[in-house]
Amino acid sequence: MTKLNVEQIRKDFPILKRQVEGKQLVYLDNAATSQKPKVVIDALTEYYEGYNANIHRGIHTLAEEATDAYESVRETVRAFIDAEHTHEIIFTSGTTEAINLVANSWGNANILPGDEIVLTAMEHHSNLIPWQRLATERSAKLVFIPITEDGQLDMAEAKKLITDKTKIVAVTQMSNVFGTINPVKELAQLAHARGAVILVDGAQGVPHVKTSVRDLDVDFLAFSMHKMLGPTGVGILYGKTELLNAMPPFQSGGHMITTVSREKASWAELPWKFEAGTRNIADVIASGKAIEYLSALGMENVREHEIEITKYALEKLSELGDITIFGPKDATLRGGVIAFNVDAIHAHDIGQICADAAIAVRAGHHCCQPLMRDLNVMGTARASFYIYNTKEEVDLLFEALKEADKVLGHVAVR
Ligand code: C6P
Repeated sequence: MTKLNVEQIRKDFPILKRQVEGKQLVYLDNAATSQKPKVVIDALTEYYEGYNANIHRGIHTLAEEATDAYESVRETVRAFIDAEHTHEIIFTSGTTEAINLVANSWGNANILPGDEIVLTAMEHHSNLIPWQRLATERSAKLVFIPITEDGQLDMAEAKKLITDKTKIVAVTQMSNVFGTINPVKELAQLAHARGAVILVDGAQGVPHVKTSVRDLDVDFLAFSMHKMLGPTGVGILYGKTELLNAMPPFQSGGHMITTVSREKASWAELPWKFEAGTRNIADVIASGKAIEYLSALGMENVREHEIEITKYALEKLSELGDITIFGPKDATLRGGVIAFNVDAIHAHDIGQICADAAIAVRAGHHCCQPLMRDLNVMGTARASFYIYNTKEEVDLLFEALKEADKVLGHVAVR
């Protein structure tokens, strides 16, 4: 038994009461986006009904209340990831925008022809394509840390591939396919020893694993609030002060300036230099409630629950003889993400059979096409867990897969 009171937690999520065609919803698509507790949903209504105003611009009461609420979330985020300063927390629209910000702003200022950008073979397109574009524009080279048979980074290769030519190492904290939790601290040491910086894609990691940017000593961390109980449209970029200070703005316009003449402008201080235009005020405020909710549960307890449910799911699903499960066998090495294929059944057919049983799983390439090619599959089905999932729900998934295997298993062609 973990320390999370899952029964109680489930009551906080209105959507979990939903029926889908007369069946109780089983939501196992948390790596795509998590569900939202009522406190988060209420925070949106409270803002729009009570103090909707633009921030940093007005001196009227509503504007002050909105500004205070928005800015206080910066401190909530700072504490959650153990950053040193609130000005190191930049609000973006998501992980994708946060990585694009670094690739554009830091990348264009620092990457020269012949430089190397080290990625891994398990990166999501969001942590691949911005670097591909930068490498093409700057005549730089992309280098990929390979993975082992069970979906872990080949650290012996990493040591060889991170060299004096490396300018940045950009790596996912947790794979959205294998669930693998990568040795970010060790990679940060390897990068720093060569004078490179490290960016961590925390889209899957931060929602599930207690993350201290100071302990890991990472230079940039990007993550999305919608995968951790918050609304869509809010991401966080953490960056070390000296790096952010030296970077040019990413987008230009209102709010990111101090003085403007017809010909030129000077930039606002951190963090506002990187927050041009009207931001996603309501969703940032509601994101603060999501972090408070997770902090009250305790991230160690969140992790413990996920290890327990993932271990159970790995064992249970393995009872299906025809199943291929990707990633590490040991649940303590991975988060609650299980990508799998059953016999020769197309992943979309698995997804459809699960959907017919009111079980939400994802099927496809999971925005990791190069990795799918390495695995020699078109795609996979994927179940992913969070704080409100139960072993009974894993049992329901097992029953649906058994049915899929019985009905389609021996006739389907990959
Ligand atoms: N992965 C999934 O189902 P955004 O869309 O910006 O919030 O997050 C992008 C992203 C970046 N890195 C990793 C490791 C991710 O998993 C994701 C989002 C979702 O796996 C949607 S494709």
